[in-house]
Amino acid sequence: MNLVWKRRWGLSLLIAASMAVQAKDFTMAEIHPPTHPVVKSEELFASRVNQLTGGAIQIQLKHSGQLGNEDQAWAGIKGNKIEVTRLSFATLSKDVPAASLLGLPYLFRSRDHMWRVMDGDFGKRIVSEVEKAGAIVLGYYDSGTRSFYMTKKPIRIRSDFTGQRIRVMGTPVFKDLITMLGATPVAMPFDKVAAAMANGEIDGAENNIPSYVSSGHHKVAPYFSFDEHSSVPEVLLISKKAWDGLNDDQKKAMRTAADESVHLMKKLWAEAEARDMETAKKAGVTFIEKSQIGISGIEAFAIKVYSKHVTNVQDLDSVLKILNSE
Ligand code: BDP
Repeated sequence: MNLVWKRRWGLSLLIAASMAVQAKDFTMAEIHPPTHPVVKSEELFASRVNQLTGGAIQIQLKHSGQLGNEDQAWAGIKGNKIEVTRLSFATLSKDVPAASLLGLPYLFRSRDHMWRVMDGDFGKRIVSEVEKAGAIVLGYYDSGTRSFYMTKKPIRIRSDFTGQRIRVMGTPVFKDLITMLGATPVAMPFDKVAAAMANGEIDGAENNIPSYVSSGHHKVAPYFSFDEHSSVPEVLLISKKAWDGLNDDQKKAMRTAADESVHLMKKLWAEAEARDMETAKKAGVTFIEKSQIGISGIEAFAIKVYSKHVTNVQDLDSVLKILNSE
């Protein structure tokens, strides 16, 4: 080998070595299975990050709860065991005060209202509180509205809650909501809910349509009442430590990939809601439309949680602004 070739060869070895040093392997946790629309959106996110960074960042998506439930994923982010995840804001409520406000019943009048709020000042408050808790918000995913579903009899009026044991996410707002409605809240991770309904430990739960169907809950709880009591968006995050280790181009690539993924999710969500309702109907689910539910009676009890959970001036200000915003 002559000198010029030796130099070129040496140089390419150096480049390869420095790329190998720089390549980052990130792990991403997700509880939902591939039949849930969020997993397809996350797959797009991972592949676009890979493409846009020229392979310098590889994201291994661990779906179907391979890495445990959402509390474990959030602990993994804070403890720098994993780099990326998607969570319900309910999971963040212990560490992110603004997140628990998102669980307040009947806070948003419509999905468009919710998106305007998340894209406005309240969204900025969330971003900064999440950062203080150890993560960077990359985007919000659509997750529709949550409604009650029961194993033995439907919810139509407020008194239908009496004596029922209803699963909730482990946050105080959701627990208190169930208590105010006259039922008993039972907090448990999402992956335990189907079995608990099947063995009678609980009488029902609440969720959006794609989660109701992809988890198989529709097979054991065939009475779905569209009361739409809450609308909790979900969040795609990266740990602060992983974020701080990225250069500016990589950060830009992450944001672009997240925007594309959020955009795709909005489309997939609408399709999944329609498709999963059909699947549920074919499986024998009875849907109780909003017009067939005594919503004002239910709402009157549900909103009592506001006085318990909106207790400081900042939260009161945020909630009033949300309720009064267009
Ligand atoms: C699903 C959310 C997921 C929550 C789950 C639950 O996508 O993040 O953990 O509800 O109820 O709709 O626990």
